[in-house]
Amino acid sequence: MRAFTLVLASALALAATAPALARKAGPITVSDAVVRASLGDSPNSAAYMVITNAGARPDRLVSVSCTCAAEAQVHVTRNTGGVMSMEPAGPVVVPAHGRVAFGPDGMHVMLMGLKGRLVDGARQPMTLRFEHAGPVTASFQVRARITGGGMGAMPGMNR
Ligand SMILES: [Cu+2]
Repeated sequence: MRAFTLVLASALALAATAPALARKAGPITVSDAVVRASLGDSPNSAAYMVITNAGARPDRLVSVSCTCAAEAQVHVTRNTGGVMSMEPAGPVVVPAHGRVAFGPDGMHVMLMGLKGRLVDGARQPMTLRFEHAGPVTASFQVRARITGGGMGAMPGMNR
């Protein structure tokens, strides 16, 4: 718990000095970054954001990391005949002059093995690594409720 307190303190410090939510690296901007607050005893959570590429060539999201969790993976939620499931999304390409929006009914960053509770109203930095633009660290807003729904139906993620 002590490590988490330190992480939270640094996240708050970062938020206090942050002029804006959007984070940039070259042509890549990460905005609307939110992460779901911890739910009960679930060791997992999910994060969403919009990635915008102002550049003339596509870029690729290689990985996401968060000091808050043992592992972060990009997943996609599928609705097959009313049955919700999810699986690794594979390489996420952000088209040239395009954007990719993550959301409860589509792609999300699955955080597995949370090291502490994500508390509503706090901020949590995460680092997104891109093939061309390199690392982009964005400050994710922790929210108990995230509009769009679908997060309630995440089979296998409440172990
Ligand atoms: Cu997932």
